[in-house]
Amino acid sequence: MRRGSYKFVTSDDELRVRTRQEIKKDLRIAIARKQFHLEFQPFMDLRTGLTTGFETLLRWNHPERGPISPSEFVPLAEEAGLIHEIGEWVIRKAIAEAALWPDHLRVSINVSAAQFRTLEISSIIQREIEKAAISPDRVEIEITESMILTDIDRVKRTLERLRGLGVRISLDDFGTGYSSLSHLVRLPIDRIKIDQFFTMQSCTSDECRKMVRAIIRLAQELDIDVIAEGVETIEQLRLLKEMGCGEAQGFYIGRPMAHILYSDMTVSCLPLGAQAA
Ligand code: G
Ligand code: MN
Repeated sequence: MRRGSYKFVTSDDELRVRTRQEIKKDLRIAIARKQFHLEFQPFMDLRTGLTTGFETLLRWNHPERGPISPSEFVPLAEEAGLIHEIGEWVIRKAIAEAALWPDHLRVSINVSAAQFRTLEISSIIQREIEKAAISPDRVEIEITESMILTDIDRVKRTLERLRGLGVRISLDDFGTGYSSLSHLVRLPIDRIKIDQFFTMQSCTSDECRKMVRAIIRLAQELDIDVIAEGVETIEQLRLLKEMGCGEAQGFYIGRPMAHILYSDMTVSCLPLGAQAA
């Protein structure tokens, strides 16, 4: 390596370390100043075309840096020991929001690995479900396979407790992380989410299309639900429907929204007259 490039890498690293430290500091302020907000992205039933629920997405609009993605700041919040506080806020807000929706709509909540290392998360979820007086089966927790790796027995205990409450468990980003098919056998999983990577290329790559088909088939065989994320075109939507995929999510179906218009949603979700029944 040239000396010049070595120096460049070092200063780049230093900058990165400094930025990370600053962001960690800013995260504390963000909590106090309420700089976080939630957005909700719809799930669609591919057989009926109706909305079945929404995924909760955490957003941080940094006053100087602008929007920072959770994939960037959540690991920093974990390191700074702030993820429990932030995560609890997300759970509380998301469940309270869902309580305002029509009863047939679910809410799904992403949780991070650190949150899952304690059993406390199930008590928090239970408390918020009781407070909001909503049916537990309207609440879904999204976990990723990388979370399972650290301590599968502990994760299993927590998942079993959540399942015991009636909460649904969804395996996010399926097929791209540390996929081990044994997770589907050993853990109480209600549905898998086909990673956007496969969906986005399902119409252009034979391999991706076959992979999507195989994952749908796998879910059918195991009798669990399946949803494809990252649907951006009508062709992808049609293909998924043809393949028998149960639900889909993505920009073509709906962008994450900060505010949901309940009246519109009720109209679009229920056939006219269905409410009276
Ligand atoms: O890891 P997870 O699958 O929870 O991440 C969801 C992220 O993907 C969100 O930030 C959301 O805004 C984004 N997203 C959702 N649907 C689409 C899509 O159709 N295309 C792209 N590019 N991103 C999407
Ligand atoms: Mn997710």
